[in-house]
Amino acid sequence: MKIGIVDTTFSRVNMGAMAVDEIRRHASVAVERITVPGVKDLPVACKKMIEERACDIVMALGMPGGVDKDKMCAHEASQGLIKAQLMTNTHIIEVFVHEDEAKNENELAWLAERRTREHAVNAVKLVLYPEALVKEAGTGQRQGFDDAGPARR
Ligand code: RDL
Ligand code: RDL
Ligand code: RDL
Repeated sequence: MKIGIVDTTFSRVNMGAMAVDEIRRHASVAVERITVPGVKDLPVACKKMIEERACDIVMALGMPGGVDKDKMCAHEASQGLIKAQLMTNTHIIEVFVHEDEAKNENELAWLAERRTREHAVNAVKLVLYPEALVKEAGTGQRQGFDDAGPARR
C-alpha cells in the first residue's frame, strides 16, 4: 500500500508535511511526496504518482488565493484532478483551502492544518478501511470547520 502526497509552493502552509505526519499516525504505509508550484500543476503530478510511482491513492493539497483569477485556477485544477481520477480509476483526495475562507492568517494556518489532517484520515480510510466511511454516511462531516451534522426532524 502506497499513498502519494502532492502539494504546492503557492500554499502559505506546508500542507504536505502535515499530511505525511497524519498518515504516519494512522497507518504504516509507504508515502511518496512531491511539491509543484501551484494547483494547476497538481493533476499531472498526481497522475504520475499513480502511474509511475504505483500509489494506491493520492492527496492533492493546494491553496487557491482570494481573487477571481485564483478561483478560476482552482476550478480548472479541480476539473483536471477529476479527469486524472477517471483516467486512472484511482482516488485523488482534493484538499483545497481557499485563502478567503479564513478571516486572518492565524485562522488560515489553523484551517489548512485541520482540513489536511482530516482528509488524510479520509484517504487512509478510503484505501484501508472503507467500511469506516460507510459508518459515517449521512453524518454531515466537514473538513476544517465544524461538522454540519445530520439533519433532524
Ligand atoms: O503552471 C504554473 C502555474 O500556472 C501554476 O502553478 C498555477 O497553479 C499558479 N497559480 C496561478 O497562476 C494563479 O493565478 C495559482 C493560483 N492562482 C492560486 O490561487 N493557487 C495556486 N496556484 O496554487
Ligand atoms: O476529495 C476530497 C474533497 O475535495 C471532496 O470530497 C469534495 O467533494 C468535498 N466538498 C467540497 O470540497 C466542497 O467545497 C464537498 C462540497 N463542497 C459539497 O458541497 N458537498 C460535498 N462535498 O459532498
Ligand atoms: O459550508 C461551509 C464549507 O463547507 C464550504 O464553504 C466549503 O465549500 C468549504 N470547502 C472548500 O471550499 C474546499 O475547497 C471545504 C472543502 N474544500 C473540503 O474539502 N471540506 C469541507 N469544506 O468541509
